[in-house]
Amino acid sequence: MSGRQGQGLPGGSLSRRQFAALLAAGGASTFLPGCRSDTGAVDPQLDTAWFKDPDPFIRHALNLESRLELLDGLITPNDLFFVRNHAPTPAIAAADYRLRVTGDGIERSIELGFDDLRALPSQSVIAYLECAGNWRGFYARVLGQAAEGTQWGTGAVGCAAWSGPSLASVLSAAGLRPEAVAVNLIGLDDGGFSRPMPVDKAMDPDTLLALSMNGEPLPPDHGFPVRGVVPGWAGSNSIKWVGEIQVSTEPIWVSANTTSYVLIGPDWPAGQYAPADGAPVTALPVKSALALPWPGTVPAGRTRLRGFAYSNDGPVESVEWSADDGASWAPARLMGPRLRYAWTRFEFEWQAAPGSYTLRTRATDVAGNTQPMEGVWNQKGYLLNLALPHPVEVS
Ligand SMILES: Nc1nc2c(c(=O)[nH]1)N[C@H]1C(S)=C(S)[C@@H](COP(=O)(O)O)O[C@H]1N2
Ligand SMILES: [Mo]
Repeated sequence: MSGRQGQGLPGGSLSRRQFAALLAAGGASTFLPGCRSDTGAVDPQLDTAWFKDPDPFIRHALNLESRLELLDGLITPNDLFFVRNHAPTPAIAAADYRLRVTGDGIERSIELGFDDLRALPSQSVIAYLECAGNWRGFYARVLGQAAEGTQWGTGAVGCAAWSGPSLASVLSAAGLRPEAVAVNLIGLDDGGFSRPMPVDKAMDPDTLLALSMNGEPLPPDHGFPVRGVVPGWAGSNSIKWVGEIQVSTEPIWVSANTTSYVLIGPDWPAGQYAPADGAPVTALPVKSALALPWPGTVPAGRTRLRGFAYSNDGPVESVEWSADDGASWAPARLMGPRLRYAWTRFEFEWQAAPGSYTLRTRATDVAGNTQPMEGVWNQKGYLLNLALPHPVEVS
């Protein structure tokens, strides 16, 4: 693991400011090769993966895409977990941290510090987190019609153990009113990224204000000191660096539920979702992906392939695979444990003769949802979940 993991927090990981100080002192020079983005410039905006060479991530501006072929456990290590940021990672000290709970949906406004949150009963959930735009690059590569936004491959997803007080326990401390309908977590990053959710999802016992990720304090890029974790729902609901929680007796409209994270396209009639431009993205659909680069290469002969399958309506019940673009299917083996909100790992053996192939995997969840064979285009490229035609070269 990276040096970042062993350093301990708070104050142990290298903040942007500390890094700048190191640079000024010349002390970081030995690390510089690992600190460069793919444009060759030092990237001052994320804390992740500075010490790694080769780069474990595919880089998209402020965002880091995981390479599924580097992940093999149920748990995605913190330093291999994808990062999706709308603004640079803020440096927040636990000692200065305040969380305000406000709005007409609660009896009284309250303010809590980090220690107050730590004093509440801690819950844990092993949950996958996926960006609603994961796979967006395949609108262009597979559907032949590009969608706007970061051109993710399969790696804007990971699975972690999250722990902290339930959001419900904090809302209850403020006296949730029966008339409350919307809960909006607001980040402390520039622009205050926020995404409102209905009160029912906020009160779900698995919806957390996480203080730790895989048994460690949240890494800065993943929301230190406190982030929302809204299992099964699009990653944009899981607000990092939460500084305020607004609770309202009216629906709350912000850019992330009116102009972004909404489905816009021929299947979503314009005008029906006002004041939003389209249908809000909430629950994530059933998906599966191979732990292979795109395109993949495998040696001829008997080879073991593996991957990850997940759904909001989890766990996944079965995964099938095809080496002939979906003409014939065989069952893959599921690898335990299978948990409500965790992803399920699968594997299968393939007797591969030299040539070019299109592999597909197709997951079905406990609710009976199965990946379709075709994708439905939408302008902003959310929730693509067809059984992906993965090009694989055998030599
Ligand atoms: N404050 C804040 N929270 C945020 C974001 C952000 O930009 N700012 N990005 C969201 C999006 S779109 C996703 S997919 C997840 C990504 O979480 P990760 O970076 O820990 O993987 O965080 C969400 N929470
Ligand atoms: Mo996202």
